[in-house]
Amino acid sequence: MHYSVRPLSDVMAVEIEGIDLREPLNAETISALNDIFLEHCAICFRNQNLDIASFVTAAKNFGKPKQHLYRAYRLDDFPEVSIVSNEDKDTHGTGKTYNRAAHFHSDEIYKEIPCKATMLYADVVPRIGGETRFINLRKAYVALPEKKKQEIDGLKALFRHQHSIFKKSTNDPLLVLPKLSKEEAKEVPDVIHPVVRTHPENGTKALFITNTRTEFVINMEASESEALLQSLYSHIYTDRFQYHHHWRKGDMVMWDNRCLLHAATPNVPDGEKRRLFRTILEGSRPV
Ligand SMILES: O=C(O)CCC(=O)C(=O)O
Ligand SMILES: [Fe+2]
Repeated sequence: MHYSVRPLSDVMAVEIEGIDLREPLNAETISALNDIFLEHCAICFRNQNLDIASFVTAAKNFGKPKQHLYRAYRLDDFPEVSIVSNEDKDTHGTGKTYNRAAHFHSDEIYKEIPCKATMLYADVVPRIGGETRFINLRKAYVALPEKKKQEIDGLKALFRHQHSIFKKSTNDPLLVLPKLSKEEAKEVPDVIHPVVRTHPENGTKALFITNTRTEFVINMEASESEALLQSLYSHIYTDRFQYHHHWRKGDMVMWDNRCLLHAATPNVPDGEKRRLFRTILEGSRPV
């Protein structure tokens, strides 16, 4: 199969043209695409034309789709798919449209076995705005001073879905967390993960923390843990490790949550629509 692969930035992500994800992919192509995915952490398949059923079929080339924690997001006919839309309403709170996922995160990092990848398909894109921002945590780890790497290798941290930052920052419209049902809450008890994660498929190391889910470092004085996390955040949350994806209609982007953070950009002008199909792929326990 002939397709072109071009980098989208210096820090991560490639775009691929010449693949129609409505068609079955052979094992050799899937394996080549997986190698590209592992190296660049994100792939954008341009010019796709998918409905929900073909979106699910496309996703299955790369793993096993799983369902969103929030039951309300699941589509009735395809429960492993949800719709990301700038018209989402905060049904638990104000009832107004709200900015979902506007803070940097790694999907399901608060779960014992987080998903490995997320796939978004751009069904409707706004004329401007609505970029998805990404941070390469593998590059961020590599760029740390050796002393810092030694200090943090082997540390573990506690991850919490209902992180204290959401309670502390109640005036911040970007920090909205839908309330969980009892059933949903049972699915997300606090979990412990390594602060530096080793990629299960290629052995590379990446920082594995976010300021909205990492509550504290285990076996460390609270103030020391907070100081360490804040110093790592100021290293991570800078432009140097970032790529911003400007969506075109028909883009199917798949990214690796084991080495990237991502965030929606809540800048879609009034009157414009943004609508993406979403699924996540089963992953493994972080080590
Ligand atoms: O809307 C976006 O750009 C990102 C949404 C997101 O965080 C997700 O689908 O996991
Ligand atoms: Fe996300």
